[in-house]
Amino acid sequence: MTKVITYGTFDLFHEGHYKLLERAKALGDYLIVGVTTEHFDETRGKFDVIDPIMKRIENVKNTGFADMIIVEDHEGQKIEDIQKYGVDIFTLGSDWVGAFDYLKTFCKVVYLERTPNVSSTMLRGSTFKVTKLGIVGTGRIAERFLMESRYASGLAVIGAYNPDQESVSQFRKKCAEYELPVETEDYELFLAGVDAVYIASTHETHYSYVKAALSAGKHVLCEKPLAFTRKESEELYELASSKKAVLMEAIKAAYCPGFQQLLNVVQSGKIGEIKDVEACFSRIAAAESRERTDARYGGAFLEYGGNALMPIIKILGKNYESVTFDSINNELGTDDYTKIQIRYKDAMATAKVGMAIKSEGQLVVAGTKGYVIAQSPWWLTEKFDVRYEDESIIEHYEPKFIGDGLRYEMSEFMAKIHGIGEKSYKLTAGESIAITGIVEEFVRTRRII
Ligand code: C2G
Repeated sequence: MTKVITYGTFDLFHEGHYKLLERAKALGDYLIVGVTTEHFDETRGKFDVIDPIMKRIENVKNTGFADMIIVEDHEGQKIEDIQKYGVDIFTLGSDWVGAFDYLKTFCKVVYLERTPNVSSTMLRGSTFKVTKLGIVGTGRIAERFLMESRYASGLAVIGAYNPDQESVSQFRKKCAEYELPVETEDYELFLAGVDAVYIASTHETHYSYVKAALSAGKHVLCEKPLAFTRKESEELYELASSKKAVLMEAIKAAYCPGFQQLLNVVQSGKIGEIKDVEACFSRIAAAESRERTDARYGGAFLEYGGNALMPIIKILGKNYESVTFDSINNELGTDDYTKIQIRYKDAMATAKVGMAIKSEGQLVVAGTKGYVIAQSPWWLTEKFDVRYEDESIIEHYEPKFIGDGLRYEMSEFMAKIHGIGEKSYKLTAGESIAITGIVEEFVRTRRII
């Protein structure tokens, strides 16, 4: 009897997985499938696993190809399993060619051709289909999203939309290798071909693009600011829920594991009652950039306000008593630097954002027993400390962070689309609406020349 073994995460089980298992089984008489634990996947840099392990095992079992299913939970286990079960052939998809040649000492190693571009025409009985996503807007962030999307399971970017020909031709040059079709005229037509959209167009266009996409029943991940008024934001979340579509504001730090850990530490009571939150986010953008030259929709606050306000709203809540702004404006009247002061009944907060002025990008949460400091750049939250009056006590945290942060928001978006994480607290509709409320105040009170 020839024994074959293969391993995988088998997340959002699809055609590629099915075909791999079918051919693995055909290599011998008895197939053992090792399904990875989330913890093992994390150690090998795979952070975005959506399905729980029981479901992934169930999906492998349902194919009928596996004679035995085992769990893979540590580095080095493959060698142990091969010996323990007397395996003759080890096999994996061709994306792994060469990586497991070291197992040749123990058994035969076969790399099976990987199924290219898993299609959306999925197998009968398969739980999920790949989510076809279109990007609206073709600027820098769209480019980054496209690159990071390679690491998100269950999602395929299949096209982009932008009526601005100049931006499209720049994008075509930079992202030529992706051969992504770009629709430049008909937004409705573009929407008809996708299940979900990522809105990365200029701020003032967000509301209408989101509204049209949700009306067409598409899931939406929208760059900040979602809208300019609280009313618009509320309307969009209501529309999403009536259409049973997912709507998420893309404030990426909110979805990072390190930031989640920081919130847990802050809420654990370790530093006592929280009395102050200070968050800063600044970048010196090129003088000729849209962010610095668009008098109406450019400027530090509209660009980065959402990033710096997010931890304040997450930690101190949606019900602030007052908010005031102070800005240093450029000759167009657009803010180069803005300080936002927020007063709560028993606490206060400051957010600072810069577009042409640079400051330390840290987050400090002050409490009655101590404070938490997340060093610059806090939004990646790769490290933070808990410090006390007694300066000899420092608790240091170094959460894991991979990629450039976008994959975590993509993963949350996918989880929500699949009905997991429906009750997710990472950035709630209410918190996103509260942030829009502050955006509204800013737009109303600022002076544009
Ligand atoms: N696969 C495939 N075609 C696809 C996608 C995946 O043939 N379009 C194959 C992979 O090559 C792998 C298996 O399906 O052999 C499972 O893929 P994943 O769930 O992505 O797991 P992976 O990260 O490849 O696990 O110990 C874990 C293994 O080393 C690899």
